Amino acid sequence: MFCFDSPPNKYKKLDAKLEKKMMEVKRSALQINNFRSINGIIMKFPQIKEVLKDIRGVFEQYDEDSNGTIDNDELKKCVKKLQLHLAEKEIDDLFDSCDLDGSAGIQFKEFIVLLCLIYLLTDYSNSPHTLTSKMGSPQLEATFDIIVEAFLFLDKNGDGKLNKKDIVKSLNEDFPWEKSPAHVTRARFKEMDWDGKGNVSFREFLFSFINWVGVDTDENHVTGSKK
Ligand SMILES: [Ca+2]
Ligand SMILES: [Ca+2]
Ligand SMILES: [Ca+2]
Repeated sequence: MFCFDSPPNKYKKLDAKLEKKMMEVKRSALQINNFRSINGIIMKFPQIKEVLKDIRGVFEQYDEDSNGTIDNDELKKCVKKLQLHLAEKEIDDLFDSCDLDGSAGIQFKEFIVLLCLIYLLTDYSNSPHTLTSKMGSPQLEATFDIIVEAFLFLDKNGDGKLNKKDIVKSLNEDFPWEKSPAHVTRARFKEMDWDGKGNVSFREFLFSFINWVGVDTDENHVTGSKK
């Protein structure tokens, strides 16, 4: 029953799609690009945090057995309810790709990653939501757009992924008079580079970004307890 043919880089296809998407956004006139420095991004953290916190309710709604994790079946129901047109295989891929912390299933922070990837990668042209907003929450979409902008700010060479040079360059723009210490840059980058391949995909960036913003972690949250 076990499948041993999965290649070491099972995220390759999804990450390649994301790379393309990032370059597409960068080229498009839609990009506002209001970030001039990393500090500008950090200033947005409180605002982003507020919006992402609200996802908790959605997460709990789909975590039917309230065990703090969305399993594959629960995700399929969630996709159905959101009226997303995804093939079973695509859902499985998303599920695997968003399980970044290695604990089986999708926890809250991974769920945020998942929603953002759905937002970016789904073709909504056949969706009934098109007239209102893609995800039913303009606020959430605006927040995802900000995160994309932050990524594009960091992606200095515009190839849709982050490497060390991109990060060094971005950090040094903030402190041109005092080059940021190499070890700080290295640490920040290593934090993001989950698979250790030297390139950070948008997916990996997103997960780290959520940590930096400081959205409540699953550990602090007592599932189902209302007292
Ligand atoms: Ca569950
Ligand atoms: Ca997980
Ligand atoms: Ca790059």
